[in-house]
Amino acid sequence: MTLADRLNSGTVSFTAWSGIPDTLTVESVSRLGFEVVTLDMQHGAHHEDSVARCVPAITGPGKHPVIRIPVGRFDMASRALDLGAEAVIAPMINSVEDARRFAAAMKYPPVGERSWGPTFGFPRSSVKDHAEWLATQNSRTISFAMIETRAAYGLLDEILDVAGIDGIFVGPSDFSIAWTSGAALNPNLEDMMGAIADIGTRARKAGKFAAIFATDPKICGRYASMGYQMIAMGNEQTYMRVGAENLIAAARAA
Ligand code: 3PY
Ligand code: MG
Repeated sequence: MTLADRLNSGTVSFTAWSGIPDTLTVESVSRLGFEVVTLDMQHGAHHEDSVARCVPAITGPGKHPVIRIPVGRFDMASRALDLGAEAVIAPMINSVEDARRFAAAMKYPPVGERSWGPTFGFPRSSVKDHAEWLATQNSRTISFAMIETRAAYGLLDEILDVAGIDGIFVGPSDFSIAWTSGAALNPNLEDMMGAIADIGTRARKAGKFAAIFATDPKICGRYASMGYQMIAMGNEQTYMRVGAENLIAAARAA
């Protein structure tokens, strides 16, 4: 099942978030209950070498690998796909030009300008030959444009309209900073929930995927009802902290 098939299945998928550039750590995270694992090159410590090594640590346990690239590094979007990522999340897509450049790097012609070189993703895949890879990559891979500023929200329909942009990914932390003109960091700010619902609804109406980061698991049902199909939660530190807290609490209560 491709990630696109999974997101279309009607059941919300959860993605783990990895910021520690270590193969065994990523493999361990891949064995947790998430359907997807995202390697974060924007705020996490992942880099070109670590993502090359960590994608197989995700596909090994049968999970879908996703990479968030640094701001504006659209060259890295193509490289992420060549390495076998099924989706790429591009932060701070704040103009139609940003969206076009991202889509161009993500899709082979005639949609975009992705350059040929499926060095590692292809031999590890179930795709039988290069012709099939060329014919199916554009539909098997997902480009998520991050909507996390007022400028991006204002251009939402135009960004959704760009050929080769398959979906949006809302960053509620940055969105809250933009929403309050820098006065607050509050990814669960009630005042912006209408806008977050509007983004999810409009993306789905346009036939595109909708994804978001949740900082509180209690908000996930609400995001699902807004149309969001993939929700990111926590990172390695969260998984260690929550696990350790539960373990210690259970031990102290015994
Ligand atoms: C944000 O909330 O701004 C994000 O980028 C989530 O990763
Ligand atoms: Mg952000």
